[in-house]
Amino acid sequence: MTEHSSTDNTTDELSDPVTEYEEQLNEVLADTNETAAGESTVSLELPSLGLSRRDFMKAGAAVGAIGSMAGCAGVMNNGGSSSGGTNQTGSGDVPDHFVPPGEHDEYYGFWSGGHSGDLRIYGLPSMRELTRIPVFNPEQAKGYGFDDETTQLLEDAGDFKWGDSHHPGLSETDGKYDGRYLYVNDKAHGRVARINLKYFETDAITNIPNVQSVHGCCVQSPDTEYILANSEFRTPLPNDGRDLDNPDKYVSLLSALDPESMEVLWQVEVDGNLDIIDTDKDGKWALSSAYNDEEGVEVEEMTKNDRDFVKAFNIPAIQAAVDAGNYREVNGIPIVDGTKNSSLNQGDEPLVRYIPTPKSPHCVEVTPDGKYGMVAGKLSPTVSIIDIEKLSTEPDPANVIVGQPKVGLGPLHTTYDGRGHAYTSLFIDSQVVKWDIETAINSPKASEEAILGKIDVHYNPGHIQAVQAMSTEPTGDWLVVLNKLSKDRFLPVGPIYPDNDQLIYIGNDKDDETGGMELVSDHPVYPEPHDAIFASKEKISPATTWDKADYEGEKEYVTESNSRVERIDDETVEVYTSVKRSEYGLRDFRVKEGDTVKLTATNIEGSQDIVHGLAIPEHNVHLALAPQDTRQATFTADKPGVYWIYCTYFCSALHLEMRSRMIVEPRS
Ligand code: K7E
Ligand code: CUA
Repeated sequence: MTEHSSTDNTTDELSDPVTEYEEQLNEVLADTNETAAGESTVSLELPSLGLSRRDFMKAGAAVGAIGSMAGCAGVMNNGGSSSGGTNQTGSGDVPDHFVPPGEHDEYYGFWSGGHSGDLRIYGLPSMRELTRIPVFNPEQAKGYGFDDETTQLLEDAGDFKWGDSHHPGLSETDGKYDGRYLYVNDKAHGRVARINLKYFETDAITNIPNVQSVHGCCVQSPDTEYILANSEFRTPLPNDGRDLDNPDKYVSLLSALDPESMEVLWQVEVDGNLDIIDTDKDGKWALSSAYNDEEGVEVEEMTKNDRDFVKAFNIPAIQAAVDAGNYREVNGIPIVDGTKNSSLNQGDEPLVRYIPTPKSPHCVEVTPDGKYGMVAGKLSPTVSIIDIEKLSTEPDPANVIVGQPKVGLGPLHTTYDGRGHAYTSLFIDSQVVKWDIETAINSPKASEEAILGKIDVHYNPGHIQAVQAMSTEPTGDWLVVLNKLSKDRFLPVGPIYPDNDQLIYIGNDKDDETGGMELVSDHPVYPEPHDAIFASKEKISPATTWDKADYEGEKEYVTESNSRVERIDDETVEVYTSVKRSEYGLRDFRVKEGDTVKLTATNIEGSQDIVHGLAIPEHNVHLALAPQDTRQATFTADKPGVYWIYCTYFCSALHLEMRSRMIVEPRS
């Protein structure tokens, strides 16, 4: 079926999507201004930009503001479209997403936490939050940033107190999730972290030299040879005070990390900037979207041109250039020149190909079969389809784009069901559009022929992910859309609202207005997840207790009988204690005022879920000890007195009595 977008029904293949889009945005803005008059929450702040409304639209910077206003005023959705509001209660053949007490979910979901810096683990389809993994954020419940090891981890990674996690990627073997690691970027500080899925905890963070902000981040398919990270913000190279007022000397870099050592192997300099990244399934091409080929530093400059360029990185060719020594070194990192005029870019195997797209696109996501990369237009109502095979064979970069369906307003992200359909989030329309990939390729550019249906979401969706869609094994039953705004969907909780993640069933292909998509449930989420990735429960097998062989030689496993105090010198004491229900191996220990105390504690329990805490008031010590785990904390005992050590995890009937004393004697 053909479904028209909400504000424009033209399908003229010769029309310029960008110009058309500006007109649509203008209409929307005019409407919204009228409808929203008097709404104190709506502000475009045009005066501060010094632009007329028309200029503002031309500058293309209005997406966020318009999107927000649209939801407030309710003017955006379904102007004349048939897709509004119905078909949201299920039609009987949607499997129950309710998971009864005692039963398990089908899928693990890994959510990036955005500027909370963490990772959240949900079960699908219940959408119950199972746990959180602190990553870039010191976090007390799990003692992350409160024991020596994780404090050191955070310090070595720059000692920042927060991070902005955006794009989680699961490690792959042969294109399939192998359940070993998850990698995620920190947009705020140009870092990439690794989460060890045996213990569901962060085990490495790399602070990437020469870059300020990493936005796009992905695992290279099919065998996790590299972790690829895009620096979004162009900066002087190195950013040490030089070239402050020479923006044309600022650069954007692709960084490649070794997935095991987490070391930065090399970087590639490009023209323009780099945003989101995904790879093909053969280990050759990595595609990066970009929105600032103007290399501007202000919004008007960044959005001046009608075109930006997706950068397609030929990874084996880049590695060969590095191996051949064709690089310069900055801060110890080999940097290969991938700019347009670079001599390395002229031959038969250019390092970087520049593919023109409508201006300021958002994301790029590769289909599970590895054939196409979809570049969502953001400021263009289209998705550009890149034929990945043609990247190797087609000399004219423009011919690499084999389709450009018009999907709706504000397309940001695309996902797949493995049955030939794509699902794109429409930020401004507050909808998800389902479309047919082959039909889009076989129909004229800017046509709506490929659209199979649209469904309203609430509100202003960003990422959208279907189960296992980032691997070669999409299962095509559930889809989650991560909406930026929730507005009226939940009980009000003050002016900072939760986001709203919505679960949509996509297992039915139907010839109806939604193409068979059914909205199943709403879930409030703490700000602000950006992306998620889902793996079948069979693919992930975490440990239930620690394997002490994993820290043998680094930390002592402290038993009850070797719990002890060792004075190292006049100012240093080592304290070793076992921990079990309902006692610490040391009922008390004595140190002297001003001593540096190095405490080592082992939870000697062998049973699953018997976690103990070790908290020392007034000393910033909190250890969370899983069964068989050992943690250490080093601190100064600087005030004489008695300090009650207690357990924070409610572990037994004698949990409250599970205590010890640190006695700090005055130094006379
Ligand atoms: Cu679209 Cu950081 Cu993935 Cu957010 S980015 S939405
Ligand atoms: Cu141990 Cu509570």
